[in-house]
Amino acid sequence: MTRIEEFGWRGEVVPGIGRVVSAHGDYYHLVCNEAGGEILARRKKSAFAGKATKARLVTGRAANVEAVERGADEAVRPVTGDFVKFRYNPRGESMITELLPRFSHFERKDPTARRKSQTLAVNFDELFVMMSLNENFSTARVDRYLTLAEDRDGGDVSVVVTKMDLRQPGDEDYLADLEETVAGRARILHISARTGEGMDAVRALAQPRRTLAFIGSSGVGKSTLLNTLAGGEWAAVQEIQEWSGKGRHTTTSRELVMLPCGAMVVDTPGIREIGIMGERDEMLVKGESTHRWRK
Ligand SMILES: Nc1nc2c(ncn2[C@@H]2O[C@H](COP(=O)(O)OP(=O)(O)OP(=O)(O)O)[C@@H](O)[C@H]2O)c(=O)[nH]1
Ligand SMILES: [Mg+2]
Repeated sequence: MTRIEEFGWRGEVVPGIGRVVSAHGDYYHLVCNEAGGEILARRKKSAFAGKATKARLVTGRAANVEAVERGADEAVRPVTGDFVKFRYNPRGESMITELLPRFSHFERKDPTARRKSQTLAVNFDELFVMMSLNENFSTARVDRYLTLAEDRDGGDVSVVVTKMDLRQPGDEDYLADLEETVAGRARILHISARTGEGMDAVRALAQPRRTLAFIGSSGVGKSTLLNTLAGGEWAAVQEIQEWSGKGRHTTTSRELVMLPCGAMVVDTPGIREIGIMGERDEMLVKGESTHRWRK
């Protein structure tokens, strides 16, 4: 099997196919069959410009041009997890020339007036909607996510309740309520990185060549789960005091990580109610701190 297939490519294997493992402005870190298996490639702007212009003409309201451009741009711009075509240049800059069709896609529509939609995950086999068993717990929020997920393309959804070790008397009622809301719409997993509870169920979903995408509020334990699956320190996590939330390292960019078991995880920055924290060009909340480290 070639490297790009190990990274989840299911189409015909031809030269110049890459998968985005991380994005840095117009530069993308790709895994591929060329160049020893990875490459830094630049997005060829002209190859994407036509589509953005078309989207703008369709909508055509001058006041909304910027929002439409941003929305259109994101729809055609590669993000972590995307498969792309690139032109390999062994002597210089390799160029991404095409975004390949996504086999699954999860987005939120219109989180602010500034952009049409926000792409949260692409090309996943399994979307983990994560929430912790503490003050973060909200059945209503999960319900909103599942409603959004109902018009997603492809991929399965699991609702993952984290930090089960923090369970307190009375939590049964919250968990039963969640169960009722989720029944028939998604799978529910209950896990704890502390005790290992539920990890077998997670591992069963982490089969070779499958991609798991983690989404959920900041601090629910996405990076911790990634580290547990990876069997080491991949993503930075810092111990926080549960009661204050202080001293936490928060993930600031999306990254696709290959696990030793052959599955992949896309760890994402925590989602705020109205935006994603951290990622520079993903900042949606006016005036929100851009600091990577919270003190
Ligand atoms: N008690 C308990 N704490 C956990 C568990 N999993 C993670 N934590 C703690 O929760 C805090 C936040 O974990 P992270 O993994 O950084 O959370 P995250 O979802 O990646 O957060 P962002 O990157 O900000 O989106 C850390 O202090 C972890 O040690 C768990 O199962 N039980
Ligand atoms: Mg994180």
